[in-house]
Amino acid sequence: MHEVRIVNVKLENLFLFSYKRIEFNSQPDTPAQEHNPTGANMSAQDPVRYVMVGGFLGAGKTTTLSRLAGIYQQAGLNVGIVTNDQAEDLVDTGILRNQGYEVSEVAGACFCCRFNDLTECMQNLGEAKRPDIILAEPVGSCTDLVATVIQPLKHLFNRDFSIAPYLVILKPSHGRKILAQQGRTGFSPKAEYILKKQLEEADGILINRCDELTSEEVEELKQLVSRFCPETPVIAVSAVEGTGFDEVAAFLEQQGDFGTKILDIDYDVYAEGEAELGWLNCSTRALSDAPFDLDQLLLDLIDGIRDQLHAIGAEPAHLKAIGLWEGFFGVANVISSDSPTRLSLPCRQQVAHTDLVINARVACAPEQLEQIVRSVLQQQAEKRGLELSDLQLSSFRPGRPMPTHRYSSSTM
Ligand SMILES: Nc1nc2c(ncn2[C@@H]2O[C@H](COP(=O)(O)OP(=O)(O)O)[C@@H](O)[C@H]2O)c(=O)[nH]1
Ligand SMILES: [Mg+2]
Repeated sequence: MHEVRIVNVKLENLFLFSYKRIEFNSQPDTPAQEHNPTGANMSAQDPVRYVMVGGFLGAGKTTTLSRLAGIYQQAGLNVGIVTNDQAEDLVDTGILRNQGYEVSEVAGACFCCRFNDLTECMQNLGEAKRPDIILAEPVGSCTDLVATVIQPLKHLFNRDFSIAPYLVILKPSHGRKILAQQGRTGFSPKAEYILKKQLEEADGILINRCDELTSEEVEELKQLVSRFCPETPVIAVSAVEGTGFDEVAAFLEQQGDFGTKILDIDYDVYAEGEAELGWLNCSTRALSDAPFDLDQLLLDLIDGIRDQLHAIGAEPAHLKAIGLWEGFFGVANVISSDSPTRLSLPCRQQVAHTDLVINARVACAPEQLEQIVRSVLQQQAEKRGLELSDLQLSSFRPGRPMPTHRYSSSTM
């Protein structure tokens, strides 16, 4: 199960309040200076700290947010989390909720296109207890978040949120190949463009999965990142083991004007790059007469999908499956064609039924992806004599990003 590492973080800038719901001081869609012309602090309540962690699909955003949530909780803070995806039934939401965190989900489009849903979700997080800090995970194929999310939050809700430095995670497997322009990455140049733009707008970059890298590999990645974004601080971490997170927490604690790197971005390239990915979310209930090993089912499902994708030469950006049973849950993932299938959170239970959620983001047509997932589900069900019911499946290519707001220059 998930382990929380205790780090002694100084968080005097975060506030400990307990209100029923986040009541915004600012009015949505009204420029803050209009109702606070003197600039004097008229705040009825102290601002909630907004921490957003971006990065490509499978980079380790959910694992990082879970670790940060543990750190902040240990420091006595009330944490709310917002997840985001182009579709419903998120494995990430399942993972974080099952770890006991208060999670709200913006589903159906990215934060930038659903800015009002994001603020609504954040407001709703305060229903049980006002959060001191909100951790937000944007869609992994999304970029331009400074101009479309952070700047509007600063401008329209300037007295409600205090903006932490914007962190972006580099995924070593795809990141190295893309930044070093090393052979076949499995993605087209337009999809690679998104990963690069994500790094460009970061206030700080985390090189994740250091537990799997040699010190030479970490150094090589640091140099690649520094060549690409020379001014941006880089921290090497392992979100799974917690290495480097005292530095991350200290980095996020900084006060100042962050989230100001507004991208020069071509939305045609961005939209076409995003649309090259096939997206699939699926949920179903599996029932059996005889108990079966839930972890093995999750591994077999992800392995089966991965093998069939390999056979058609389609690069997975992230495949993940969660299985839930009576308060227990297990998660299996794969994040690239050259990394193994991992049981990231073992359940260690023999079960007679489970609720399954599968999320797949792959560089292939959604129709192909759907066919593969359906056939693997069928195979694994037959192998174990499982009866599948309540199957919900959606597959698509993400539509063109149409941000609710886009600021072309920094507001403060
Ligand atoms: N070895 C290792 N695996 C990691 C690390 N961080 C994340 N992962 C794994 O990588 C996969 C994707 O992580 P996740 O947090 O879901 O990525 P996201 O798509 O960016 O939210 C999961 O299997 C995680 O367990 C890390 O630091 N080390
Ligand atoms: Mg995630």
